[in-house]
Order: sequence, then structure tokens, then C-alpha cells
Amino acid sequence: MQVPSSAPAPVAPDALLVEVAWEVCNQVGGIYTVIRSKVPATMQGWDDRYCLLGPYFANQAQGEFEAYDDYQLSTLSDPFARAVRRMRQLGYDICLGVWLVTGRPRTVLLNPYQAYPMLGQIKYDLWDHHRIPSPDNDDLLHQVEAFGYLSKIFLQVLASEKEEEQQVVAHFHEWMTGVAIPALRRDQTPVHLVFTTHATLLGRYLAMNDPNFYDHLMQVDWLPEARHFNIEPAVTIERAAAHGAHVFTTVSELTVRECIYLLDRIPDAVLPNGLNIERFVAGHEFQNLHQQYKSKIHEFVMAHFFQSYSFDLDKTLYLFTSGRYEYHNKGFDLTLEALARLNYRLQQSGLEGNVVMFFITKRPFTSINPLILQNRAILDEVQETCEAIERQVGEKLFYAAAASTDHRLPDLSSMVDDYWKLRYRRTLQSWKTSSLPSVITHNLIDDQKDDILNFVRKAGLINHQHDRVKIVYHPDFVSPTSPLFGMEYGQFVRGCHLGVFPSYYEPWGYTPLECVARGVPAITSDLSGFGDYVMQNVDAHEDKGIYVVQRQEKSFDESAEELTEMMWNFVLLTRRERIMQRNNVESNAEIFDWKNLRIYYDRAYTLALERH
Ligand code: U2F
Ligand code: UDP
Ligand code: G6P
Repeated sequence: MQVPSSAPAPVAPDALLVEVAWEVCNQVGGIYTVIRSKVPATMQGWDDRYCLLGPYFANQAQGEFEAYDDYQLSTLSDPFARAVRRMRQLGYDICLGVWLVTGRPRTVLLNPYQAYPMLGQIKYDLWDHHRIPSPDNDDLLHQVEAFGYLSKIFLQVLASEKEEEQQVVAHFHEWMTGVAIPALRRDQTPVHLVFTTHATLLGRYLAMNDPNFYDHLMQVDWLPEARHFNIEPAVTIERAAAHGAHVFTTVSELTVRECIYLLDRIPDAVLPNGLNIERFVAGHEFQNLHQQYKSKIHEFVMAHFFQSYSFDLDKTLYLFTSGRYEYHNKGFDLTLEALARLNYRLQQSGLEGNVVMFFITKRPFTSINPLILQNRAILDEVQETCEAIERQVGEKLFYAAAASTDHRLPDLSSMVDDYWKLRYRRTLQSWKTSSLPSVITHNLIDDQKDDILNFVRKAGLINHQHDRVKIVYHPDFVSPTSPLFGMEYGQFVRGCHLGVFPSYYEPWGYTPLECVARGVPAITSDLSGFGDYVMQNVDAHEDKGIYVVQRQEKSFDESAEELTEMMWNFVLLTRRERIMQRNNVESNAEIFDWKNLRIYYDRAYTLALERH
């Protein structure tokens, strides 16, 4: 494969690279996006010297992994295939194949359950050699330990199957793959080890539970805290991996601080996250796509609100936030406060227009609210009736026009049958109501304790007609099969005007970056790895539609005011300005392409090769 001149020169032209992650062919969280989106750029530099290694889980692998059959495997002569064949001869359940994603990387999957009979010994060794404790009742930990044991064996076999002078870099992501690292070091396996943590475990727990996390970070005593949260085994694995690796890295300057204080090792490098921007590029079409998907959101909004009252959709802006339900960490609390202030400002201003804010997250629910589903169905009925009337009027008008002598437009209403007139009236009558449009679209299991609902109840931000900021809380991810939006998440993002992600704790945070890649401006914070990266590396980022709320050393109130101001200024933009801004956002997204960010990874690999 040809490496384009713009791509960095390959690291050690002969070396092999194995990237190990729990989320290879197994989507759990954001690391899946990192690995998957990086494949084409990595392949550009490493080509067939690159291989991914992950756990085999039948349900997940079925959909996205294609294993080579025995014959195909027997025809391959590269070191990865040789190592897999050798492992099979030794009786291991191991597959080599391709991950069916852009770039189609070579992938090895290991079934962790095959090592369960060995768990007693594995746990004993972990404790004896590395002081990693393993309780009996933790299934994820068992999977992780079994996988760690198997991946160590695979790398050792690979080291014996490779060409003698060939070097191997093994890059492990996150504690779930880290178990193999101390063992490989202990056995002095000739493999150069890189470990990346995407968030320290303890950092995540502390941030969720301590409102002054950043002030207390320097004083944290890791072991008592790990015991307190009942995560000692995982934390000791993470520490062993961080200390055992030849090169230790993390994803942002923010997590560097956590690594220093919670893992006691200064990372050697920061590897920022990117995207495969090409996958998002829609040429000049992207403005039309915005219009097209905005119309679909309009349909939802009509069904949801117009039964109670209507407003001008052409003067309505769609804002949204999305991600896991971490009320404080994801900045939902700050967003709500700022929305309440924005609502007040808009009410006072006499300006036209409304804002509809969507919270897209995941909470346990029993069902979609049946009334909301029914509304959606009635709106579909209204649409069908209108279309039937349109057809009828169209045909009759055509005849009337051809036969016309005075060339005047006839009374269109007289062209509609009584049947359709009545159906039109009845449908609308059964639909209109005096109750307020619901804030939440689903019936939550614990409605009373929900922080978002409690905020809107307390602030009275409950979709009154006079509220200029309306709230829609959708406690499930958007998907084409969900009857309310019936679109993909990416389409929903394109249809919106602004993404709002002022996180308090966010090691990186893909959501604002995904907006930018689609030409949608976004708000992030200086406590998110992405926001911090933008502040340090992107000039005039506001012109490129990336706004960063200051949360470091600011009170909640100050940050809320800044966020309100940002949203307010956005609302004041004219349509023309919004269109221009979207153009600007889209044309600058390239900065975050892996083609440009891959170099950080390659530098870490070079360092690892030097260090061994
Ligand atoms: C860090 O993110 P993580 O992947 O460690 O965070 P998780 O809690 O594991 O991720 C939640 C993910 O779950 C996904 C969704 C999120 O990325 O895509 N998900 C889903 O796809 N489908 C579902 O039904 C439910 C959830 C870190 F915290 C981030 O800031 C970084 O951006 C990330 C990558 O470095 O690592
Ligand atoms: N996301 C999604 N569907 C939704 C909402 C969000 O797939 O309806 C995804 C989004 O595309 C992003 C991820 O959730 O990739 C959130 O990742 P982020 O890095 O922001 O945070 P994490 O959850 O990893 O902490
Ligand atoms: C895109 C379309 C335009 C449309 C505009 C609406 O640019 O190509 O036809 O007028 O979106 O922008 P707005 O920000 O008001 O949704």
C-alpha cells in the first residue's frame, strides 16, 4: 500500500503493531470509537504489519467480525497468522479474521471463557507476583483476567513466530486489557509495551461523588479510596499496567493530572482522540442534509407540542445534549440552569422565536409514554388526511382550470368532499388538548428521583406556552427503530442547530467533536479533554463554531452565566450567519482527522521501541 506524501513516515518500517482493546468488535463505550475510527489512518502507516486483538463475545462478533476459515488461515504466511496457527495447535480457541469496519483491519479474537478453568491459578499469580487481589463474585473481572492471561500467551507466541530481528509494539487500551502488561514484563517477553488510559478509574468515581473533585485531587490516597468504592482489583490492575508499560499515555492534559495523582506515574505522552472525518463528509450537500433532517425534527416537534399550542417552526432553534446519564459530570446541571436563564432573557427581550432543547441520554424506563406515541400516530393521520385532500383538490382544480372561462381561482374548499372535511375536523378535534406538552417522552422507572425532572419541576421550566425555551427529555438514544424520531443519531445531530456539552468531568468527550465533523457548532468546556485541546491548539476556535465554557476555577454561577451568554449570542444570529458558521465549522473539521492526529501514536511507538 502506498503512503501518501502527507502521511507521516512509517515508524520502524519492519516492526509489527498489535493494538489491544476490550472494545475491538465489542461496543461498550467511547474507546470503540477511538479504535474503530482510527483504523484507516493506522493502516495507512502500518498496513499488514498491524493487527487488532480483542475478546471474542459471540453475540457481538457475529455482527461485525468475519473469521478466516481453516483453509484461508493455512494460506497466510505473515507472523500474525503463524502465531494464530501455533496457538491452535496448542489447543487454544482463537480466531483470525477481519473486523468489518472501514479499513477492514486484521483482527485476532480470543474467547476469555476458555481460560476459566485456569482462573484459580491466574488469580493466585496475579496476587503473588503483582499484588492484584481478585474477589470471587466479579464476572467482568474474571473475563478481564482470563483475557489478560490469553493475550499474554498470544504475544509470547507472536514474539517467537516473528522474524528474528523484527520488533513488536503492543499497545493496550484501558485497564481491561492491562492485566497482561505486568506479566509480560515479568517474563521479559521481547515486546515493547504501550499503555493508554482513557480515564483513571478512581478519577471517574471520585468526580461522580465529590463536587470539589479538582480541589481534592492532589490529596487523594488511592488505596483507601479504591477500597471505599469497592474497585481495588481494577485500580491495582490499572496501576500495574501504567507502571509496567515502557510508555504510558493518556488522552488529554486533564487526565494527565489524574494519572500523576491517582496512578503515581507522569504520562510520557498525550494521544488526543480524532475521527475519520471522511466518513462524515457530505460535500456541499451537508447544508441540504441539515434542512432535510431538521424537517424530520419539525415533525416530532409538531406531534409533541402542537396538540397544546403552536409556534413558528421557521423561527425555532434546536439545541441538544447527549451522552451517558451523568447529571453532574456531563454538565446537565449547568445546561439546565443556563436554559432557565436563557428562557427568562428571551421572555424579557421581546425577540421572536423559540428554542427547543433535547436531552438525549439513557435512563431505565418502562415504555414510551403512550400519549406521546398516540400523538405521533394522530399527527400521521393528520398528514394522511391533508395529503388526501390535496390530491382531491389537485385533481378537481386541474379540471376546473382547464374548463375555466373567467380564469379565476375557484373556491377550493368546495372541492373537498364532506367525508374528508369531517375526517379533517374530527382528527384535529381528537388531537387538541389544553394540557401542557410533557417534558419527558418515556415513563421512567424512577421518575421522582430523576435530577433532570426535578430541576424542571423546581424551575417551572415545564413547557408552558409562554416558555421560550422548551425541553424534551428523551431518556433513550435516538435510533431509526425508535418510533418518536425514527432517525439515526448522526442524522438527528445534523438536523439540530447547536450541541451543548459543558462537562465537569470528561477525559475527552466525542460528542462535540462529532457535531463539528457534521458541520454543527458545539459548546464544550475547559474541563473536557476536547475543549482543553481546542483551547491550546485551535486558533480563533469560536469562529470555527467551537465554544468553550470556562469551568476551571469558576463557580457554578459564573459558568452558568457564561453558558447563558453563549446560547443567547447564538440565538441572536441570523439564518445567514448560521449558514455561514456551519460552512466554517465543516471546513475546519479536518484538524481532528486521524490522518493529522495519528502522529501522536506513532511518536509513542517510536519511544517504546527506543526504550526497551
Ligand atoms: C472515555 O469513555 P469510555 O468509553 O471509557 O466511557 P464509557 O462509560 O465506557 O462509554 C459510554 C459509551 O457508551 C456508548 C456510547 C459512549 O461512548 O457511545 N453507548 C452506546 O454506544 N450505546 C448504548 O446503548 C449505550 C452507550 C472517556 F470518558 C471519554 O471522555 C472519551 O471520549 C473516551 C475515548 O477516549 O474514553
Ligand atoms: N451517542 C450515540 N447515540 C445517541 C447519543 C450519543 O451513539 O443517541 C454516542 C455519541 O455518538 C458519542 C458517544 O455516545 O460517540 C458519547 O461519547 P463521549 O466520548 O462523548 O463520552 P463517553 O460516553 O465515552 O464518556
Ligand atoms: C441549509 C439549507 C437552507 C436553509 C438553511 C436553514 O443551509 O441549505 O436552504 O435555509 O439550512 O438554516 P437554519 O439554521 O435556519 O436551520
